[in-house]
Amino acid sequence: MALMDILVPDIGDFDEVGVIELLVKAGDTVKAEQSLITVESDKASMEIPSSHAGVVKELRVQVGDKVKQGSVVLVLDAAGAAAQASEQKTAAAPAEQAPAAIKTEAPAVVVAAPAAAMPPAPAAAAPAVAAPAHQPGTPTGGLPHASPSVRKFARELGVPLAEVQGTGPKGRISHEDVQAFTQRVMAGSVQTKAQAAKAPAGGGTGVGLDLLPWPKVDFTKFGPVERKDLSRIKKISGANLARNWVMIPHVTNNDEADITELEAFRVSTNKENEKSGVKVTMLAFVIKAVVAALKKFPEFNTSLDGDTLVYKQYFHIGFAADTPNGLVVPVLRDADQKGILQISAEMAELAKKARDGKLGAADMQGGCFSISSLGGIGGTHFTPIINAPEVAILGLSKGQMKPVWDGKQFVPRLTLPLSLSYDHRVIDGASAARFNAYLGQLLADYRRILL
Ligand code: CAO
Repeated sequence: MALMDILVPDIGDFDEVGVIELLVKAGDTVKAEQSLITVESDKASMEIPSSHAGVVKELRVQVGDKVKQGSVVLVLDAAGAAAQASEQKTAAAPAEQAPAAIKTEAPAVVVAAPAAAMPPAPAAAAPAVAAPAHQPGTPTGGLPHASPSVRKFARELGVPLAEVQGTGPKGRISHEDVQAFTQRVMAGSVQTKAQAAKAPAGGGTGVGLDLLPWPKVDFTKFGPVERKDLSRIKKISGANLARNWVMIPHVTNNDEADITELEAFRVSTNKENEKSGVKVTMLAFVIKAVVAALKKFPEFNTSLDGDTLVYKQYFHIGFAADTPNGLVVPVLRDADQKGILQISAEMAELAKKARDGKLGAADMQGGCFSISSLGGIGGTHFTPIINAPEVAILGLSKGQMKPVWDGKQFVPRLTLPLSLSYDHRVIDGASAARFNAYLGQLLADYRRILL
């Protein structure tokens, strides 16, 4: 019999963390690397694994205790399980213990969502694929609050955690909550969103999309074809686009801004700043004007969290950038605190990073409002798809010279098409028309931003 203390290993930046779950009890046989307890800080929950195989003799912690690196989790009889046992050869020195598997509550990467044909930003890191920032069923507010083992349990049962009501502290979802949800689904007293979406429109609840299956066609019957897999970015963005399109009631308000004077100012600014290497495009002016419009119409800078609207007091603006592998949406942070030249320089830097596939997770997180500019390419108007959990997105098309009636005659004016898609659950049509008209006024006379 070789009794040993199993200790909390290095848990990174966390000083003290609370025990929220005991995953074993006295008498249990555990394998090396098996999770023993779940601990939680403000930002993350993590499971503490066993460094050795053996039989649990005594648990030294309880739910609610605070632990830190070196705290004794339990006493293990390592010899007691020798037969099943460990392929581990190491001793139980804390320094040699396996590190805790840290699983942050928020996914590593926020897939900055998609717009009409404007997909979300994927990241180089693999978790981006598996973990979109906002799962269907959690239109806002991030991932549900649950420990890794509860998540695993829910995954095994196919339970959508986002739809489970947590009864623990701060709404944390427990094993019992998942079980209770499963029982209610089995009893038919509750329906998951996926079930609701599949339910025939004509029957029972009357909800559900009742969609036909996707057409399966042998195209080779009609002519030669070539098959190519979608890029990783397109696979991610496709799922996000589809969700946003079906879950958000979109309306697009189209307007036009007279940018004749602003364009002249832009051209002269670029001449003056030729040597600086920073080129100012119309998009930088639009970003700044959008910030002013967001300040005037704060409901455009919100996200829905159930029946609550979360008003953001920061101004991070996402912009769609075209890359060889598809569209990504880097986020320009604190646009309210930056001038046009700085915005232009940062935008160019982010766009370059996007094209080189070097955008990190942080470059794509936290957007309040997105802009999708096709102005350099062409088009008159289009319908951008809202980048959930944002509630509006602005599409810019190509500025064109147009004859405009000034009350006496037609005069040539450079006009910029503005297509504002908004979530009609949050924003009324009249507000959207006002927002777009105000934006047009700012662009027509940029001095108004100072007012
Ligand atoms: N009208 C007319 N011309 C415009 C314009 C507009 N609205 N917006 C930009 N232009 C011009 C620019 O002035 C520039 O002209 P010059 O080369 O003569 O100086 C040219 O178009 C190219 O601009 P740009 O693309 O380099 O710069 P930008 O700031 O306008 O855009 C970026 C930056 C990163 C948004 C852009 O490069 C890009 O990737 N756009 C594509 C976005 C996209 O595909 N969106 C689709 C989303 S919907 O699914």
